[in-house]
Amino acid sequence: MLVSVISLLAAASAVSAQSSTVTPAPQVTSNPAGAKYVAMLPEKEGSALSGSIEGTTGADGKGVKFAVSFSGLPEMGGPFIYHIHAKPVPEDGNCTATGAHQDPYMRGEATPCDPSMPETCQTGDLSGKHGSVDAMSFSAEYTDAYLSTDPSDPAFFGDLSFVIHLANKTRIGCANFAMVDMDHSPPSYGTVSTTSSSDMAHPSVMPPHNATVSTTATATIGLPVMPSSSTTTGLPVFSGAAVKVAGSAGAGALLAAALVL
Ligand SMILES: [Cu+2]
Repeated sequence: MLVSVISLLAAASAVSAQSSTVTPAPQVTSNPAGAKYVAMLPEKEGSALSGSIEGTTGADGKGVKFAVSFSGLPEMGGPFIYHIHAKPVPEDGNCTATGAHQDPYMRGEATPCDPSMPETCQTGDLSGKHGSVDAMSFSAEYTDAYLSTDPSDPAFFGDLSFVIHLANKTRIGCANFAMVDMDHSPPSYGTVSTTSSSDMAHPSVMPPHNATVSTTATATIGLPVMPSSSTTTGLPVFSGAAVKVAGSAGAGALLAAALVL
């Protein structure tokens, strides 16, 4: 009798613990068409690791289509795991500062992600839901139903980072996501913004032609598709690569790179 009461109590508490910790992540069905965010690992001295994660709004606004690619992973230490983390990488590139995994529904780390029930996994646990990396070079494409390209959604990842780890969780690389302006390729965008600022410095030269040029340029720079909040958060967030660009090509290129990448 006593034994059966105890086991009943144990079973009941296990059930309540389970149900109180796992709030299933909702599927995201209204992501903005064409929104795209990319995070690219910065070069690190003494490391061959490179790679990127691109996330684009999925078909009909459902979820996010990811394209993941890594190369130069270490021979030992795998299988490697990677996640979207809860904070961006700071200026100094310290991957530890990205905190824990993106987990807006507070699922926690205690139970490993079961990929057959992805709604119960941390939204940021990409390798838990879609598979870990067991080779020195790796690429994969998949759609994740629970992440968002809408900055107002709790599962928005566009202002966050990803981290790739050894199997023992050591963080070997990290990078910030930044919005990609799908309408303008990086080289033409950079040229237009340089032209417009030098034109604006001489407003009285060739007024009719100049007016046309700066109107065009302003329309391009104005980025009507990009909310101003993304523009401002894009700058500090894109620390690693942006700093490198600044060193070689100046602040104009930094601004262009931060907006474009
Ligand atoms: Cu991680």
